[in-house]
Amino acid sequence: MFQRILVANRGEIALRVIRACKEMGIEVVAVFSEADRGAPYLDLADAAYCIGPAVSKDSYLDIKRIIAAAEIADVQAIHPGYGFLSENPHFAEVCRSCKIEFIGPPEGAMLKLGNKTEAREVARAAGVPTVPGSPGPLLDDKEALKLAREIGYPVLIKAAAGGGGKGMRVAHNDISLQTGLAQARAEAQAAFKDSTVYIEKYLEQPRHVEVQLLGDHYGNMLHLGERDCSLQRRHQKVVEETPAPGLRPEVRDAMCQAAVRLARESGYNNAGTCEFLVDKNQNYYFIEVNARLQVEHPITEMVTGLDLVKWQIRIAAGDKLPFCQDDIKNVGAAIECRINAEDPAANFRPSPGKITVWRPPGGLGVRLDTHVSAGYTVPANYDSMIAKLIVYKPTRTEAIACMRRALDEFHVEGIKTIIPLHREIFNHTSFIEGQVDTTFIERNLLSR
Ligand code: MV4
Repeated sequence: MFQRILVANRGEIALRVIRACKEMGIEVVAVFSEADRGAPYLDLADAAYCIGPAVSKDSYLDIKRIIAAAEIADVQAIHPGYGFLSENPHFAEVCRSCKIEFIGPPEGAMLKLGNKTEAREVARAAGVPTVPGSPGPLLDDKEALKLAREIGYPVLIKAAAGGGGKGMRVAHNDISLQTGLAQARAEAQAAFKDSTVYIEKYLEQPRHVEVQLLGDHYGNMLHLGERDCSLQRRHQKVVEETPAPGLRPEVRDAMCQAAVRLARESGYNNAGTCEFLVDKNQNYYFIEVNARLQVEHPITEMVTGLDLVKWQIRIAAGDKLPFCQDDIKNVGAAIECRINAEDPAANFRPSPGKITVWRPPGGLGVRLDTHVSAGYTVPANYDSMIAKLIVYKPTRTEAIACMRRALDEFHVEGIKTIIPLHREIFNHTSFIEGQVDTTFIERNLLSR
């Protein structure tokens, strides 16, 4: 096992990894930017090194500075958390060339799955349903027009190097397809330095359901069940839950097995997530793989009893998974609310600043993953998520009641948070009935 690990991240996920290391008896080294200097969670690490100014590009995204800190601290491995360098195959390659283990999938799998048209090819090779659309990267407008007429409008133009909704465009006819292609290519070139685009049939009001995967270096690839992440706003997830409400068991099982086949096909190991869109008839279609630990991993931890961060570390150290698929038993229902420092009354504008009052909820079934407390100043430089409120109960009905109670207890002053939005969601009849899709928030809650 590793003796010392560096956490190349900040905030709640840095603390999440620090806690896992402590329990495993592994020394843990944190890094911080000038904006995070003095943050209380850094005191919980065995050491902490400043890696640069507030701007992420020159600190949390700067490979040279992070590797320098890792060399000075003499660590054997780096945990990248989520975001920042977590899905950067070049970073993984640099780590390994410096004889530092990257705690994540092999760079080959990251490279292949990071390209969305290649990921679609892997899915098809594994017999996993993909959304009808381009067989590969679009060659020209002519091919796009021909395909769009075959699959039928509306179609969605996506960037091969994209993901997470960046650079997507809906087209309803030949004209808007042609203008959309030009815009999408320009956007993709500017954002990813790769203008490659492809098209898919545009699914209206789909659900977003994803499958958690965990695999070791010895060919053992398991799924840990699914999460419904349909409740999102502007491609930012807001609420996640498991199991996915109302998903038929045979659909769930087929989707989970499809995810395992896809991961095997790509030579994957460590933790990862296979994302699907699910239509009204519960047809499921692969869209992309997230080659990292995800923000919403705690709900899977609650229902499986597995500590995903510890398993990531053990797998990276060369351990074999000591359990098989039949040993994984998902029990109960878990829900997560992301607590963002944003003002719901001002179009969700970020609300950084000093937290003057912080009264967190507690009690049976409540887990709060956060690095903040009263007196902490939320910096303006980073993502606005400051906490994750997770509940775990035997049934979804009880989990919803617990979340409502926990949201009522939660009291924050000094900054604005999206807790009022969560209170609305958990009082909404459609949500309580499990009637969720990716348009839920804009249809039901933002028309005020
Ligand atoms: C789609 C789609 C409808 N049809 N693809 C957005 C993020 C990226 N991961 C894929 N996304 C979508 N792809 C087809 N063919 C609708 C979305 C989408 C979405 C997906 C998941 C969660 C929230 C979403 C919000 C808007 C659009």
